[in-house]
Amino acid sequence: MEEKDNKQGMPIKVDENSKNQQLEDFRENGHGQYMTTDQGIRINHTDDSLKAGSRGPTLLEDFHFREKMTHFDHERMPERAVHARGAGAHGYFQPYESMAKYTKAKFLSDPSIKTPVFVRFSTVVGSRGSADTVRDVRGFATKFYTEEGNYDLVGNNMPPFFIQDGIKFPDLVHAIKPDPDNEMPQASAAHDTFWDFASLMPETTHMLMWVLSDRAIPRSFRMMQGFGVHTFRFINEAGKSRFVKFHWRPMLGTHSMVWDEAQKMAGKDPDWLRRDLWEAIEMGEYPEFELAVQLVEEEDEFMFDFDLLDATKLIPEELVPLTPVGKMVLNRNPDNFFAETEQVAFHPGNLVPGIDVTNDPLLQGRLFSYLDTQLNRFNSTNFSEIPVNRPVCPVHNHQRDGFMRQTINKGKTNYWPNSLGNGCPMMAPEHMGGYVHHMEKVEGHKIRARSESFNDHYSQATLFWNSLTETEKDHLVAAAQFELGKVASKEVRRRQLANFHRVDPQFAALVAVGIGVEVPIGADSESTGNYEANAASQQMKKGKSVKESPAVSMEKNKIETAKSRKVAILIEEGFEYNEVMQVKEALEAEGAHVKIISKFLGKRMSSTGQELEVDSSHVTTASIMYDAVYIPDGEKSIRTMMQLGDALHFISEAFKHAKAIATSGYGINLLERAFVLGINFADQNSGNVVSHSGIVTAGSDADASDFANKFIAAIKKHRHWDREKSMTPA
Ligand code: HDD
Repeated sequence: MEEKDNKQGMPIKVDENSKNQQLEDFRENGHGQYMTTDQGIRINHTDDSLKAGSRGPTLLEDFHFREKMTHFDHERMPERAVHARGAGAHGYFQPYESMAKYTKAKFLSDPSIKTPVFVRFSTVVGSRGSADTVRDVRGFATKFYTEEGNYDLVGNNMPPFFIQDGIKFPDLVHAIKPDPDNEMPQASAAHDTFWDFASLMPETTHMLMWVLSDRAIPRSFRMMQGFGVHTFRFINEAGKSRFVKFHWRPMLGTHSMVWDEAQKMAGKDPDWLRRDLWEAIEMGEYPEFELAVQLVEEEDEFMFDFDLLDATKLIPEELVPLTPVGKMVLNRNPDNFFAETEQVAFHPGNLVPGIDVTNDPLLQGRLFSYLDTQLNRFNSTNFSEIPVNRPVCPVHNHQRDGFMRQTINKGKTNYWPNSLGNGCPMMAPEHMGGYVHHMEKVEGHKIRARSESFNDHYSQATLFWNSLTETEKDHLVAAAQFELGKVASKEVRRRQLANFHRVDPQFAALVAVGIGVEVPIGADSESTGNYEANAASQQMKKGKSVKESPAVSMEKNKIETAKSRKVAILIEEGFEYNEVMQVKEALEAEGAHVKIISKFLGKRMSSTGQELEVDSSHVTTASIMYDAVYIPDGEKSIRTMMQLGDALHFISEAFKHAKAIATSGYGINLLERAFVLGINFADQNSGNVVSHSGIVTAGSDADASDFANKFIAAIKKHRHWDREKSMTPA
């Protein structure tokens, strides 16, 4: 392709379409074409190998057979060591206004620039074929194809991390991955080795609280936050540095599933999250995320009671509020999963001028690991030439050759300095965009130790616990009981309880009830590791802190919308057509999607003779795939469902998962049959609409729009957790 160049030092123009245009040169489409070998020779028969007689052996000279088979035999590359399962999307990022005051990064300095991006969302622990909805951290990695080169923000959907130093990463991953002897369990932390490690490493405690919370089972990749985790640096044109933490905030709000639902989904639709992302983009409902930053002046480095370099800590938003930066829109699905989503290679060290790293020892470890791991995955240093990884700006250097080299470098000079090549490619001074590392003063002894300022492993875990609603706490306790309930070793269970006790004694006591061991006596004492005391750690002991951070609670920050929510409409022969149409229209006007569910596929006839096409039969779907359920009136239809185990299960399961359910008239009988208990219903023959705990019922004379509006209001709440309390046996 013809490369845009900036030979005269002119900045190249990057716009929203730059990456797509670049990829176009690599796209292939066989439509209307003859099939060929890799060498371009047309093939006239690909169903039989070349043989010595039709019953004889295959001949070595069959170049087509050998090429086809060899290519197939080599189709796989090693999956990622972590984050093996993911889903990607293209889009763009646009700043709201110039951030030039804080950073000289060009893509953040001009609100008219739309920078192309590729995002890959992922689970961490499972292998490539594992389920999407397992309890796990989600990766949220963004590659910005800027005019100054690729910038990668390789984050997660939780703000802290498990460990403080990159050197512990192999241990962490070994412990959480399936056991080495029998390769079980898949994509789950709920086994002895992980909790053995975690309980011996108190620095994991804060992150564990997040992983045990509903954050670890997101409803959608479109409904989760993203965090850069580490403290990075912004550097402006004048060379002034500030500390920065990155946040992504989903425009649809942050929402999760319930554990029972997530587990069932792993069987019913292991592709739930990637399907959701794919379908939303195909429908034109582009996922949107706001980028925001927390900025800390250099002189305030030690103003908190934790160390900014400690990746197991977050900066409470109550201490440093978020500054919105811009919006990312994901508007295009990849053409080819392998070529794009599998081959995309991220690296926290892919930085552009204006953004720099800090001495966070976890980040420092990552700066080594990501490039190294790509060499294992790609078996070549030339992975950056792969279409999805190529920058949209020119690349010129003296790196040469290696497996699968694509670039044809012209000329004789592949070294620096040179005079024969006119000293080209040239060095770029800083004012011409040359990357200059922030000149931080560093001195110290060569020492294998951690700073004492990394010593407090519990305060922020307690902060997280204190900031949750009662429901969120209930879910967290249940998750801890599940995870530790799967641990065979009582000693490990006990040791973890001791860590939880240091977070909050009541929390530990609640978990203990479910796991058959008691909180060990003396759990208050805490050992400190091999820490190095320094002036910074002394200062931090007097630093600012908060006891509660409402910002970390999903429930306290819920965005109430029915947009893109999926509503199941259960019908059989004899349903009320007009009512369905009115409710459907009202739901769609709010941006919700409705699907008609019935025993079998085909058409169902209403009580007034109109037909509706069924979208899914009960055997192919389940209530866990919808955010709400609506059962229209129609005596015949309802009577059929009262005999239909699948329909009854659909409703009672949605009830159990605290979802909005609506019905009218005769349908109220069905709710009772489906064990929707402890709820006030409307009088069947009245004109009333009653909304109680997310169950919306209407008498047969009720106003359909009143009914629809109350149902929509119930859907907007996402879940009705008060129901969980009323369903819990005393
Ligand atoms: Fe990592 C992949 C995020 C710590 C080593 N990591 C990977 C991906 C994400 C993260 C989102 C998937 C990228 C993709 O979609 O291709 N990792 C994080 C975050 C961390 C973190 C937010 C803590 C703040 N990671 C971390 C450490 C190390 C690694 C401490 C090693 C020292 N991570 C890797 C890796 C992976 C990776 C082994 C596997 C595949 C890859 O890099 O490209 O190098």
